[in-house]
Amino acid sequence: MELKRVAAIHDISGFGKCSLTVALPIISAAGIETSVIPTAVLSTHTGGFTGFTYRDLTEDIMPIVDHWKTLDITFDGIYTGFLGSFEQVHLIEQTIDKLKTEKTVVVIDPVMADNGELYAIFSKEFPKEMAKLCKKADLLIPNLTEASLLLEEPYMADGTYTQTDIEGLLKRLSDLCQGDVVLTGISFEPEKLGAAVYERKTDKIAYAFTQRIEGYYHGTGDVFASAVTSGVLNGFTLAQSAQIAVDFTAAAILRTKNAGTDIRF
Ligand code: PXL
Repeated sequence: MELKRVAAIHDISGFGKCSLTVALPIISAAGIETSVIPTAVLSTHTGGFTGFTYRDLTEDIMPIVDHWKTLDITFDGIYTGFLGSFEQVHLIEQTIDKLKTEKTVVVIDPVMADNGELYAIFSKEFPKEMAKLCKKADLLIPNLTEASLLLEEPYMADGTYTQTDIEGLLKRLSDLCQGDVVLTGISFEPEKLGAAVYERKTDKIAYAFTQRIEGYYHGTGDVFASAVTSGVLNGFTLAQSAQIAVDFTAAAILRTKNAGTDIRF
């Protein structure tokens, strides 16, 4: 059986679980060969830590891509997440153009915001650039905050939106990328949390929910998107992949909570 191969393009944060320290083990454990382009090396992720180191690897991105091009390798998936600058966003647009073939599924998680707030390290102009990159996605995986920034619409917090609102958002996001969408952080009743799914070619909407676990756990977006990517490349439908990812992410959060681990870790 042919093995699937993904190029995962994220930073590597040495301590804490997010970006490449999540994508590499999860996608690999799903039986998919995972190649990485590290966009930066940090001592920790930026969520809740101060004094972290940040080694920018922007200059290495294109030489890595160009070397790969000489190897005659192709990718079933390209999966991008946290990108630290406008320049990196532009370089990843070019990377997708260079590495994508007919079979490649481009998965973009426009990591930049949560809970109604743009992450402090990004300028107000960043979402516009990210929206340009998102046009290249076959599968877009934003949270609600990122969705509102990409569409330049007001953020809707939990309890302020209806199913109709969410389905409108899904379709406008799909129009932006001309692809499929999995929108995270969806809740229509307080004790349930999950994702809304839109498959463009069938015009079908689906939902995947689990029991809400209280607390904000860093890196869960990357755990979720890595699991969705794994599901889709292993031949599950988008709705099945979203449910697998919701259940897997909730199980990981529960394990962390039960262990009493610091939520930043
Ligand atoms: O989980 C997204 C992420 C990835 N990489 C870095 C981050 C964050 C979120 O804060 O700080 C460096």
